[in-house]
Amino acid sequence: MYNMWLQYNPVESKNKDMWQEVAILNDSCIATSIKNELTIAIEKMFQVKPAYSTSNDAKIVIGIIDELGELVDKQQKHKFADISDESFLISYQNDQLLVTGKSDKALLYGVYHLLREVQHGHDITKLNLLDQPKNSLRMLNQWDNLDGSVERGYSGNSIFYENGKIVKDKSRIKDYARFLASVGINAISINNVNVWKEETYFITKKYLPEIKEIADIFRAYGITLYLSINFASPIAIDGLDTADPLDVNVKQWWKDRVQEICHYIPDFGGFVVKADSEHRPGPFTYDRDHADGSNMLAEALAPYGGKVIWRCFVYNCVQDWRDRSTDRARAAYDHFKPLDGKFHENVILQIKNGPMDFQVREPVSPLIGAMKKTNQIIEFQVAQEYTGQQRDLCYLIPQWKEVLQFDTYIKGKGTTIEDIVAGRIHPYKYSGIAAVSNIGNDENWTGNTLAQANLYGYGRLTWNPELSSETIANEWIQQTFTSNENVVNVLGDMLLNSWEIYENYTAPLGVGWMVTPNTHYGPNIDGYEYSRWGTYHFADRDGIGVDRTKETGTGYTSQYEEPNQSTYNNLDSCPDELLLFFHHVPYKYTLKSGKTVIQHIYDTHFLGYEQVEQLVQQWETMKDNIDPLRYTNIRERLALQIRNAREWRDQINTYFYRKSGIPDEKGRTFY
Ligand code: GCW
Repeated sequence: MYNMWLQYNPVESKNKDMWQEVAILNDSCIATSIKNELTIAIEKMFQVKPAYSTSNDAKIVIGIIDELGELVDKQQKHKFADISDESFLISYQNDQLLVTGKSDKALLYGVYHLLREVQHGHDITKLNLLDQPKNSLRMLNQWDNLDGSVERGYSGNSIFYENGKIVKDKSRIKDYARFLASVGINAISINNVNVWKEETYFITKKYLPEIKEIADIFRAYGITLYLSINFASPIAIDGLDTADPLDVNVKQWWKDRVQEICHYIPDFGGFVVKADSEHRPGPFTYDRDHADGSNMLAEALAPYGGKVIWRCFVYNCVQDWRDRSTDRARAAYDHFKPLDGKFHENVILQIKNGPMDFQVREPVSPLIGAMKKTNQIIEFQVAQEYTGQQRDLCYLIPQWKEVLQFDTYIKGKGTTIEDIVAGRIHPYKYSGIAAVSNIGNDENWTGNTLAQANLYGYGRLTWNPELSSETIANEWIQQTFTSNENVVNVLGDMLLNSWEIYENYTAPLGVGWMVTPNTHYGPNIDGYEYSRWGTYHFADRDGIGVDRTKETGTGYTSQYEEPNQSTYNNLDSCPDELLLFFHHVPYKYTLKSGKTVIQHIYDTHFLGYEQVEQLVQQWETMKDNIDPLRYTNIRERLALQIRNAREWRDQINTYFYRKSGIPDEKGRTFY
């Protein structure tokens, strides 16, 4: 359980002997990590001890291009001319295996890739591959608090903090760094974006010496450390009478802070900022905008190469349900789009994948790509806040792929989110993908062992969005469990169907929410319906859904480029799965599928439950192929999932039957 996908199960290989002679040509901290990983992996996979040297004659040679001399020919060197420093070459030539690139990080990624190839039983003497990451920033955000809790954490407590202190034993942090590096993650913010009282002091001497230790651990795995900050820090820490971003004292205050941080962490990544969002302080208090706020921090960070990652999750969270013109979905675009061009070049806007909040189904945020002169990254949530909380199985890679493949038409047909966030459409200086992590101090890291697949997949997908959901699932299963074909097939099937299954038994047709307030697990159809958070479904006896059209609704659809704008705005062309996100319709409205909305609701909810029953059966057939610990963990989680699915099925069906008065065509039981 503990090693997630770095199990390094024994493999049969005719090239086993090669692994006894490995040359690592440099001695940086990353090189040490490479050596440590190889030692663990080689011993486990081949039961041999590698002997290390710095000789160019070794069977396996790992080194930066310049150190390899004659071993790398001109043609190979040429290939590296225009590609990033993180790209690596693995090449078998003249009875030697080379792993090379322009930096230590490239070697690290190359070695992890090589180890993956070996675990998949591939013949390393056939390797000749140059690989480069498609996204330059590949980040995880921890929502960890100093008291040891994790906001929206479903895997126990924090591995970073406990009882108001940074953990003394940092061995789990190091293991986490190994997992992240193995899938190419290169940046991490280590504290919650909601920065509470004591965490505000993370940017001071009180905590920096220990945060430096964490930065050192991550650095050795090619991962840059960021901190979430409290925008009101000058007031909270030093009693300044303002945090106004245009105030000279405030500006100086932040410059001094950054100077001190960089004294401890010279390669400090920068700040992640949640400002003017859900009651967190921000520039609005001083009548300043997000550009003023972020630019002030950016100025302080610029001399050290630091960045400001400014979140766009800004909306009115004290709405009145009677107010039909305020639409939370519109908020990010309305706030940020007018500011395009005003941000400094080391400011990056971080935008959630959908306009609401990580629901099982949402349209893609229209803000992504809409700002041509402002660096943007997308934010996913690996933590399953609204998708089963790591009790229910929900493999999210298919969802993320759908988002990445969405065509925005922002620069004509074929302007996908994938291209935008990779920086191929607008001349972004920085671009990439961030996500909220799903790990904690549970022995298996992710609560449900199967939720490890989301973390693994997030990294792999961020490195290369062209990988298919199937490929990623297969890789993960083989490395984590076994290459046994039956296991790969059954478990692959379970993972790949799970998003759709979860959608089937929860909120229908893109409307979202209907969850228990605060905890966000389990059904409560009207739980948020009269609250201030702006997350409504507007179901009454006649119909359901949110009118976001231009003519009669909130006008949200106009934030999309054509033809998306019309596709969503017109009832006839709006895709079924998002119908209730964009339109309010009668229960008897007929979907493109040919079913009425109400019958669709009944059918999917009965089906979703049955599908979970099937998941349980599928898993039971795995009993003899999986170790008891992991087998039992997953079986227990599936038992929770089936309870949850039943609860959702019954509550949703009964609620809508009672609201609409329309019976189920198939006469099934409602409770
Ligand atoms: O979805 C909401 C979560 C909050 C979270 C917020 C955010 C960190 O329920 O717990 O706060 O999003 O993304 O800032």
